[in-house]
Amino acid sequence: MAKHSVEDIRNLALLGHRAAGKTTLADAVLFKAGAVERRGSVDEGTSISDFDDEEHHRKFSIDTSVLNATYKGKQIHLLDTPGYPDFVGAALGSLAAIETAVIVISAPAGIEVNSRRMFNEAGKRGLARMIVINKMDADNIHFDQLLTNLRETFGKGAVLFNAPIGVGLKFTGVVDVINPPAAPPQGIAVDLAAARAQMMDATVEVDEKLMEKYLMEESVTSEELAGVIPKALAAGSLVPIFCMSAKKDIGVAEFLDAVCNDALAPTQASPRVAPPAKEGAEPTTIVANESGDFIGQVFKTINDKFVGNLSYIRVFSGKITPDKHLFNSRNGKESRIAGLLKIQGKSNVTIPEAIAGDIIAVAKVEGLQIGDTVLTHANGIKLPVPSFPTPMFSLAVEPKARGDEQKMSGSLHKMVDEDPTFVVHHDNSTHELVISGTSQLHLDVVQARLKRRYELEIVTKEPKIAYRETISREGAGEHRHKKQSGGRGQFGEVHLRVYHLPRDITNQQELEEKFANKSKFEKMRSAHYHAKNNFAFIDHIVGGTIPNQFIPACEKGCVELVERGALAGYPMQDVAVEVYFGKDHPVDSSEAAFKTAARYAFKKAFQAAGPQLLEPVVTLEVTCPSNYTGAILGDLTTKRARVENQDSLPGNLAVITARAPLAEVTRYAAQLGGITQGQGSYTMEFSHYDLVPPNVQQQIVAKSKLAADEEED
Ligand SMILES: Nc1nc2c(ncn2[C@@H]2O[C@H](COP(=O)(O)OP(=O)(O)O)[C@@H](O)[C@H]2O)c(=O)[nH]1
Ligand SMILES: [Mg+2]
Repeated sequence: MAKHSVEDIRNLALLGHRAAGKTTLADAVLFKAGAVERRGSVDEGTSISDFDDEEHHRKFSIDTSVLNATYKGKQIHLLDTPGYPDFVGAALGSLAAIETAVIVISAPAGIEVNSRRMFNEAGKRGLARMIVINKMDADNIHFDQLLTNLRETFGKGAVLFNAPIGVGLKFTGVVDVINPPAAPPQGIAVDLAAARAQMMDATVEVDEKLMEKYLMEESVTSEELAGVIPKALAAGSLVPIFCMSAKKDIGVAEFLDAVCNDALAPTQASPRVAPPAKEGAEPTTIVANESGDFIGQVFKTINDKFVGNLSYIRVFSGKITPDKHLFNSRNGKESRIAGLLKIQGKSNVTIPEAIAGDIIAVAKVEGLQIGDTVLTHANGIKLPVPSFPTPMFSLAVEPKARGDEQKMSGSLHKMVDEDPTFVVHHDNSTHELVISGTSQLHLDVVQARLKRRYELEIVTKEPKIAYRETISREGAGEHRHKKQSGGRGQFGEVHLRVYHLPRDITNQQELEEKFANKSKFEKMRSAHYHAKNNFAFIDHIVGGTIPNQFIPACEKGCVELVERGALAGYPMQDVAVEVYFGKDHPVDSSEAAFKTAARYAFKKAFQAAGPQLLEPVVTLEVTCPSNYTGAILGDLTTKRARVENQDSLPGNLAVITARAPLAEVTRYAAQLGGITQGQGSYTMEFSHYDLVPPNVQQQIVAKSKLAADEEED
């Protein structure tokens, strides 16, 4: 990397709705900065940023691509993110690596769902935000209205930094609002003085002295303004707006200048903070300078037969050279680095060092995951791991060709490592392999990639809903397992009780504080917490009625049933088992016998304790033109949904927030499309598990395999 200092670095992500022109802007920036010889184009399939086969084929971004350019002495790292909500994982992941979020909006389309979402996500993370109004050259632009909407949606801090000369076909350039030309050209689409006043209001607010000066109507110099802009950006009170046509290369140079002058250097942004390593210790504020210990965080990984195994790292502190070892803070593993890479889309070059602020990649370092903190000195620092929405769209999968099971599972797990919104799990109740993603489109892309990358074809089936089982009251059960089949027999007898375990318990310590203690279970000997199912096993055996060596087997038997379920074949949750009595036989007792006895005793107790099914409930946020509100609400009522909020947005849009059982909305994408003629969009996130109404429960139980009683084994 050409030698640059931390102050010279600018890290940006381009975010927003699909087709706003993010990738076109990225290609324009690379070309303008001389980072590439030929300008890439999404329409011609030559984009430097959208380089993946799948992206060429579909003509939109699927992954975040990492790009870089030097411009006027500044080292710019640019992340181009996908705009489809289906690939939100990649966009959210990029936020962990940057200082400045650039929300790109299409002038004719206006503010769309994903622009609002990304603006808010960037705000939550304390990032600086800028807005680009792109496609200023297109037809059907109502610029005044758009600006009003922007300020209503994103606040009064959203102010023009440059103003368009002409709109649509007549859009020929932009003028600077901070330093307006002495003789402004004809055709400026806004009142320049008013725009400047708005810009001043939003900027001087963070500096008392300057504010006073401004209020006293003394003149504020552009140097003084430039001095406070980074502060106002970092505080989130200023959101500069830039107008451009990325495609026609109008306004791109002015935007780049502003990036160099105003976007935050790593040293100017609110620093990242690592939580305390031990209880009682202090959190660590990470200082962006070259001299500290090296601290980096993985924000993206890829394992592709063409690109190889790459982990993308944002350096937050210190400096790294290729001779160093990387220490993974999550698992303590240390690995050699084969080389440090600077990334340009699909190509890369090796570099001799990287410093705080840089965005780089390392090749072939096994086992790095998104969110991992990497160090060169094991100093215990762990940066917070970004969180991602739980994927809610599931399909059961099988390989098309018999015998490909192993290959399929291996390939799927590689995809899981790369994509935080893609999950693979084996459903113990159905013995199916289930993949989950954000949507049908997301899983279509996964399927296409499996085929291209690994020559693997899979078949998919209807999504299964992950119901859970629980109980509504206490219950008791006992079982004697006795078999005599010549030679040594089997004998074990277990008596137990079951309880509802409060959902707010999340670990062993809370279990002991709130539930499993001697005030409730007088002679309790031990209690074990199983976080996965919020399940507890309590050993309350008195006088050795079950010998100590068989207690673990009893626990195993219970845990088996927790996974298997006892009502309709779904895993249990929020249940505690108290084993309090039993019998053994000096010769015939065995671990296997007690395991079976415990499992059956548990099953009987569970069935006597008012078993109930729980279903996943999701939060839906539907955005649509207001005139469809009635139709959407009407449809939601047929889906057992509870509408929680209804709001209107500028631009005659409505937002409806509702909670609905997942089982009712697995096909919502297509249904909403039908109701709104493709103009509605929605996000769906897991909310919680809730009781299934009795009539629905009856149907599910009747259909389940467990209805036929299993044989005792
Ligand atoms: N008229 C016009 N079209 C543009 C402009 N920028 C991008 N486009 C087109 O909009 C479409 C989507 O662009 P793309 O860069 O892929 O958008 P992204 O999804 O935000 O990355 C492409 O057909 C581009 O050629 C612009 O400034 N003006
Ligand atoms: Mg794109």
